[in-house]
Amino acid sequence: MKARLPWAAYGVLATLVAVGLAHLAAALTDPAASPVLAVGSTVIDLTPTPMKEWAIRQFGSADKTILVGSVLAGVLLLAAVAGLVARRRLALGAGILLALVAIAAVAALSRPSAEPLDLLPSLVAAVIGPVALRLLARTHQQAAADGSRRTLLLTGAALTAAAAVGGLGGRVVTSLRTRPEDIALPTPAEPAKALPRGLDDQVPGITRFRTPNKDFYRVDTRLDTPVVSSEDWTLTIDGDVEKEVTLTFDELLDMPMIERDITLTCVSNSVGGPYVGGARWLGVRLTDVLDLAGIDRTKADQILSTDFDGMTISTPLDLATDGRDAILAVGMNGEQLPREHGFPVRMVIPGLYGFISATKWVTRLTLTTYDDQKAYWTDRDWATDAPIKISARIDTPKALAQLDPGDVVIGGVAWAQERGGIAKVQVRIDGGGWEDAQLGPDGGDDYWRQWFHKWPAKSGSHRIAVRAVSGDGEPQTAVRAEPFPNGASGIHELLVTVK
Ligand SMILES: Nc1nc2c(c(=O)[nH]1)N[C@H]1C(S)=C(S)[C@@H](COP(=O)(O)O)O[C@H]1N2
Ligand SMILES: [Mo]
Repeated sequence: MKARLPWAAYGVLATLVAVGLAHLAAALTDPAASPVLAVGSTVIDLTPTPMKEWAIRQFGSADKTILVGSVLAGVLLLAAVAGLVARRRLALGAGILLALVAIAAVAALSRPSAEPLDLLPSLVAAVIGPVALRLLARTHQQAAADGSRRTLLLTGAALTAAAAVGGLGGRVVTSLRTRPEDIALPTPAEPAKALPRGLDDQVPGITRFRTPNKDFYRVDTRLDTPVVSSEDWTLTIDGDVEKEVTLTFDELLDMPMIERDITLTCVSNSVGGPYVGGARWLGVRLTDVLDLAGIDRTKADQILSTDFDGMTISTPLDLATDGRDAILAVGMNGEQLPREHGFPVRMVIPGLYGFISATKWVTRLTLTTYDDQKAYWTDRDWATDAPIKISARIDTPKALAQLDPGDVVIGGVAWAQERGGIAKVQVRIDGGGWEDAQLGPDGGDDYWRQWFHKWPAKSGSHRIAVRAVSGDGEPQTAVRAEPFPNGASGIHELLVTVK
């Protein structure tokens, strides 16, 4: 046993050096081609929807970290096996490492935007891994022969250092490359009204009326932050159009800009969940851009939008063009779009869940039919028609909180985009009657609304529930539904203890 353990470590170390240096090579060429990221993204794409939903429920926004961790753990386990095998059969051990590299290479090359250069990190790993393993095996045998471990330890230390330099160097290079470029944001022809002051200062623990960009939730199928330059960016409108049109970023900025406060919501948000945010978006009306190409409504029923990497989102054409404020956005809360949120251009369409409307890094709008072309999530059996459901969330107190008796302020947010906004929010204690909560200021029908309710809390354990009614007079449904396939529903209810 004792004699074997070092060999497992050699396999792991050889692999860490290979992965570290491959990561650095990827950072210098295309960060998305890094072996761990490429394999991770492929795992995401291949994971069946129910399992993905389970992972999002279990791990929340940590799901990506856990995914990358699991991929790494799996790789290192196989690496240890490769090391153990190398003890007797070096070539076979190296062969296992090469098989791992081959998986990474296939993953990197199977991305829609893959280029031949994306093979470079795998080539680096294919050379470094076996060479490092051979070096460790040789030094081990030498150490066994002459009884001195000095060279072996030095070799191990040098390889560990190389792995660290590769991994950290890759990080530094990637973060330098993903630094935002500065663009001058145009002024809107149609500015939004000043957003009223919300209840942020009045109700401790309530969600802020405007979500700061750095706190805005993120949902991506990819693991890295894309680097798309505004100079290389173009938007093509094609498919069932009178004439195909391609716009540059400057041409887009020259079009009339509108500014709107819109609350974005993810279909994967469970009742009471965090995947919702309110921001001020600046951009061009989607219909203005579509009109440049002239759409053939006798044929097309969907807008298939494609991001710079080939990821697709489909939007019902009739809903996107029914007069709502669908925007090709370049600005978010007075700043250019952050890279994480789609720099340089993304779609924002009020009232539709993000997965059928909010394409980030968008580069193509194809007018087509649901019969002819299927988008990423359509392929995975999610709904194609998914208006955002009316929802209310309790932000404070937190579930299972221990409270002092006396006046407790219950507060949260509610949203009913493209349904006339929020007309009423009601709170229920311990299954009793519904009482009207007080609404915060109105930020427009497509924006969420803060609310609060004073509750004279008495000792014991209590259940707090909330529901909303839309401006169109539609009450939020109490019927429970999971996020798949068209959004969660049900009442948000939580338990607290009053001392
Ligand atoms: N290119 C691209 N656009 C995308 C996604 C994506 O994975 N890739 N995710 C979508 C989903 S599911 C949602 S909810 C919103 C989230 O936008 P945000 O990350 O800016 O909050 O973006 C949408 N646009
Ligand atoms: Mo989403």
